[in-house]
Amino acid sequence: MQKRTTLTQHLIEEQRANGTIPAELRLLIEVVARACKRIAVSVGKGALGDILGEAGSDNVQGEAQKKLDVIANELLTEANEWGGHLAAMASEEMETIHKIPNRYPKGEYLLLFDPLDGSSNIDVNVSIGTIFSVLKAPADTTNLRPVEEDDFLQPGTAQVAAGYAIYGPQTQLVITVGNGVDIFTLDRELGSWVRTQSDVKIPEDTKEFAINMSNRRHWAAPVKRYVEECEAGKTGPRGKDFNMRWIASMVADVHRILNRGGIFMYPWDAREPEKPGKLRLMYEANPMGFIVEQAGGAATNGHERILSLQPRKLHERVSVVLGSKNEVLRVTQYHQDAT
Ligand code: AHM
Ligand code: MG
Repeated sequence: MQKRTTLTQHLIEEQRANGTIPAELRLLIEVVARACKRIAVSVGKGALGDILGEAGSDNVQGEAQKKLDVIANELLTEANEWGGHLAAMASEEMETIHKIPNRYPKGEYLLLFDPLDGSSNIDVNVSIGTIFSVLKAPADTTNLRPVEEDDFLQPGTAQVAAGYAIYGPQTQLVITVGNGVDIFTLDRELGSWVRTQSDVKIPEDTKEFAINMSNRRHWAAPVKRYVEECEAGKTGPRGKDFNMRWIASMVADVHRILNRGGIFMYPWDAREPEKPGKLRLMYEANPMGFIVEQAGGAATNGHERILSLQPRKLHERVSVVLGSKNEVLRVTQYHQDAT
């Protein structure tokens, strides 16, 4: 029988071979993975589990919350608060940071998550996901002072782990601890994560782009230029035909790109000129940027590397261009040409 490597085995091997993960971080990743399993069970029930539809509340960004946004947020918060590995958490769905209650021991890590990404796809049975990012709490927070929101404002380069779960035809978990990207598939009968792809690499070139085309009239000139050149096909400046894909779940769009290349863009938009973009730096762009770079791709905001951006606030938004390296560099060059 073929040898199966579970998530636990993979993380222990990683700890022994490369020293990239301390035991605490390994356990933290396992708790997140366990919570994702529970979210997957809820997602899988759909209408049978009374999890579809609106929750009747708004989140901190003023967006209407779906029931599953709230359920996933609770599952992740509860699963992670008692484990002893965290100093605090932050979620796209919570106004400010969630400190570990005094009844539990505290650890040295900070966990950030988008509990349910792609909310608009929940009710139509299209792939959705959970995105997470792990930082280290500043050394003086563990005993000397309580964690504050500012402690989370670290650039993406400071991430010690990141990943996402995708709830699709299969439930998969994609993880990096800064030593490549590995993919695990949930064995639903056994309830275990089994490694199904190792050291995933994104092709440097692509013929596939992902962007919400309905916003075209609001984009900046460099984004319009890039997409128009793709659309021009074989006889245009790119000399090849491009294909377009847009799932409207970042996890699903990034997952496709990890597996077969492509470029994903959610750029600045003239409707809200003061906002840098729609997606969130700390919960979406940084973890996805870390994963994509670890798979040999690139991630920028059109001008700078996403992982180098210094966050100024927890729920900061950012323009996102990520995926196959040569395409991302091209879009970034078009932005430079325009300044
Ligand atoms: P969410 O976190 O509220 O679900 O929003 C993020 C999602 C991304 O997954 C996706 O790329 C984008 O919003 C889709 O936006 P649009 O509705 O413009 O297609
Ligand atoms: Mg979300």
